[in-house]
Amino acid sequence: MVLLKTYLCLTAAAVAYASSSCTSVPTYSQKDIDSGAALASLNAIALKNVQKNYAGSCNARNVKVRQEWRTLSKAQRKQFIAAVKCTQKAPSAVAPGTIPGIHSQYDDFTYVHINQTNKIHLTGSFLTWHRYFISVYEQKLHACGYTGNLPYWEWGLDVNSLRDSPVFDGSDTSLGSDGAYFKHEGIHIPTPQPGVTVDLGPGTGGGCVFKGPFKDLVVTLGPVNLPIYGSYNATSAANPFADNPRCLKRDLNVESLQRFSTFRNTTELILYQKTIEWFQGTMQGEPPYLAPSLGVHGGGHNAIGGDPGSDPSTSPGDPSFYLHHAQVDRVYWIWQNLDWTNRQSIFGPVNLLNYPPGPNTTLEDYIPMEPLGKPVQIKSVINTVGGAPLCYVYI
Ligand SMILES: *[C@@H]1O[C@H](CO)[C@@H](O)[C@H](O)[C@H]1NC(C)=O
Ligand SMILES: *[C@@H]1O[C@H](CO)[C@@H](O)[C@H](O)[C@H]1NC(C)=O
Ligand SMILES: *[C@@H]1O[C@H](CO)[C@@H](O)[C@H](O)[C@H]1NC(C)=O
Ligand SMILES: *[C@@H]1O[C@H](CO)[C@@H](O)[C@H](O)[C@H]1NC(C)=O
Ligand SMILES: [Cu+2]
Repeated sequence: MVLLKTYLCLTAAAVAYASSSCTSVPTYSQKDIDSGAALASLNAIALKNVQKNYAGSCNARNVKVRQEWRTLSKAQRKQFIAAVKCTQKAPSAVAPGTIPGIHSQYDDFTYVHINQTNKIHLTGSFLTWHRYFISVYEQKLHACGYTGNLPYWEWGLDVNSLRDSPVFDGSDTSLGSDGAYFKHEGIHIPTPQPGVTVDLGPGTGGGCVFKGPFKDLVVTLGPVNLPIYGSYNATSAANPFADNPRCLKRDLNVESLQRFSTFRNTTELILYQKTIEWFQGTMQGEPPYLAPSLGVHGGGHNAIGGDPGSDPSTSPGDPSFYLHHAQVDRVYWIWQNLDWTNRQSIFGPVNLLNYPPGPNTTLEDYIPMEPLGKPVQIKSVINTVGGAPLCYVYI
């Protein structure tokens, strides 16, 4: 890794308050940006900077460390998978019989995500809502005996092959394989710009996950907004909360990673975006922040593809969702901790793309998480080492 002599401050505000909050990051070469060396370096800088933010009950001795899937030992990966399966057997907290598509605690998460879809995507709460959501999931895994922490999926490592990725290779230490291949066309993904789609070629699967853990997982909630191969339309169940049993399908798609979620895409997002408005807009491929695109967030979702992976509402029904969103949260965490003083605010409407028109999200607003967890104010999940409810970092 090349650390040049030149150091620069990330934001104009940081320059103005240089003595207190100027964050120095090295100038990286294009080679370091493309290889992932720069992203690893930025993670290390964030980890060093975050030490000063410990608060409440969180400290250097009890902080939880989240790491990349393939850096877990095989035994840890198996323990994680067993805990996910445990949540899929644990009872739902939703009143029995009210939502027929719910069969387990795991389904409660998918249900909560579907129910709130229009208030948590392309809103001011997008990053903090998903941060809290996956941390509640991590708590349930701990309750199921998992002794590690929520792992993340580093997209940049898999741009050349998803079928060989330790996350998706179908081994008993993966989250299961690709879907079975059948000949199909690609999908057209709607963007926030009316009438504009991002067009992706077909992936390498399309059918049911055929090997490894979750091969026999039965998905019951949704679909809500599932792209149809070869069509500009999406499909939706007559009642997405009814019991709609079907196999878990994937359509692993490296094109989606190569275009939207490379090391370069992730690293440049962190280095170049200076405000939460532009950071989250670019991450979600939202015009005008990024020309119609998927952003690193959509790039990862559609690299998994299939049902429910490519359905923006039902996607937590695929267990790989949580590793993908841990990476989204890690990228946000790195970005925040490169200039902490200036990166604790939020920006955006309470409703998706402000439709219907409503107020803007504030730090005082609550993130509802019933029946899985108690609601928390957004301001209490801005700092991942702020103590209850959060106490974790990424390496
Ligand atoms: C669905 O979400 C809304 C808030 O968006 C909440 O008021 C409602 O209680 C939720 N429904 C259930 C059954 O949890
Ligand atoms: C998509 O929807 C339009 C309008 O509802 C309809 O005319 C068209 O036949 C649909 N196309 C496909 C491939 O389902
Ligand atoms: C993402 O990065 C790749 C190179 O790694 C580049 O070709 C592509 O244009 C980038 N995409 C965006 C949306 O910036
Ligand atoms: C929400 O924030 C935007 C951008 O700052 C602003 O233009 C808009 O007036 C705000 N909306 C409300 C309802 O306050
Ligand atoms: Cu989501």
